[in-house]
Amino acid sequence: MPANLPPQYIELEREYRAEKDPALKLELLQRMLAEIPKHKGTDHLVGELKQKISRLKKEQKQKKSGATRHDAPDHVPKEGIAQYALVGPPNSGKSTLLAAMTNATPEIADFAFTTRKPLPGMTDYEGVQLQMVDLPPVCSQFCENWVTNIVRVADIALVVLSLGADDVLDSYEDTVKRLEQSKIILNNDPPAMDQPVNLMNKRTILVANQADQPGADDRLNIMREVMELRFPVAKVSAKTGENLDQLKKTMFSILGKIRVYTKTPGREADFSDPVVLSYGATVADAAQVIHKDFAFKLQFAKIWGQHTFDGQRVKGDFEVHDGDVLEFHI
Ligand SMILES: Nc1nc2c(ncn2[C@@H]2O[C@H](COP(=O)(O)OP(=O)(O)O)[C@@H](O)[C@H]2O)c(=O)[nH]1
Ligand SMILES: [Mg+2]
Repeated sequence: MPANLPPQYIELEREYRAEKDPALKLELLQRMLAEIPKHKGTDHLVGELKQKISRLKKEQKQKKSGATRHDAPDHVPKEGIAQYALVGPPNSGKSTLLAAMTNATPEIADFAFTTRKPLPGMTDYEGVQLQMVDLPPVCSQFCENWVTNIVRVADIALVVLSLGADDVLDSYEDTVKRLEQSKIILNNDPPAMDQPVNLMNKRTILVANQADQPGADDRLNIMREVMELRFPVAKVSAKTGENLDQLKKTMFSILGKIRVYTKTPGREADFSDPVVLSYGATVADAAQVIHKDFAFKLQFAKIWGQHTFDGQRVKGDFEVHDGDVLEFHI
């Protein structure tokens, strides 16, 4: 077994082992493949994963052509670098948030169950694409299993609550309870050693929405006191747009990823198209993303960033940091 598998991979593998549904298993395998650092030590594992993926795909196809086809909307293909499920009680502003942050056009209304199927939308964070998925409410009153299935495979839960609602604490408890029924625990820590394998920790950001409502600050203070807030909290208003940029920043930083930019000699860096890498990645990892052969042929790179002097020459094993600019020489 090769060393240096990132924690995201280990967590996905755990979910994969616990998962029964073949469609979700396939989704998890694809995400595992995306998280594996590609080098000689992982060649074998990559091959194994690809085999499992193609086998499952074949099985899925056969099943679909059979007679018992049914169309539960329990799968949203992942786009961008991560998928964020909008989770929460009715009327907290999930659909409004999706409309404010992405190009999607969800139905928004003042009654509880306007959203009936998953609706994805893409948001841009400084050139990085993040996928948000709007969902019907997660509450004990009525919540089908396909909804929690989507939360299960999403990378991050964005738990949206309304700072305009007097029952914000109760509705949060209710959402947590419903998720627990589906074996999902909102927890940003890795699973405990003795945690049952089917009980899954979902990384979470708390979106304290409707900050423009009267009494919002008081309610947020109460939430901070009463709830054990183990998550990053973003106080926003989907209606006025307040703090939505900060929320995007939090959405990116919770992933533990970094962005580096590339330039060709004699030209300016291209800041519109970052290369996204896992924390701890090297110059060679960055080269590999751009082209498979690049990492092999690489002689050296010049680097600009906070941890080096401008244009410093570095080798492939040099660790890169968020915001670095690289110029490859092959
Ligand atoms: N004042 C205010 N109202 C909001 C905000 N976000 C959503 N709403 C309103 O809350 C109601 C429910 O919004 P919706 O997005 O459909 O909630 P969902 O059920 O969570 O999808 C609508 O009337 C929205 O206009 C906000 O940030 N501030
Ligand atoms: Mg909605």
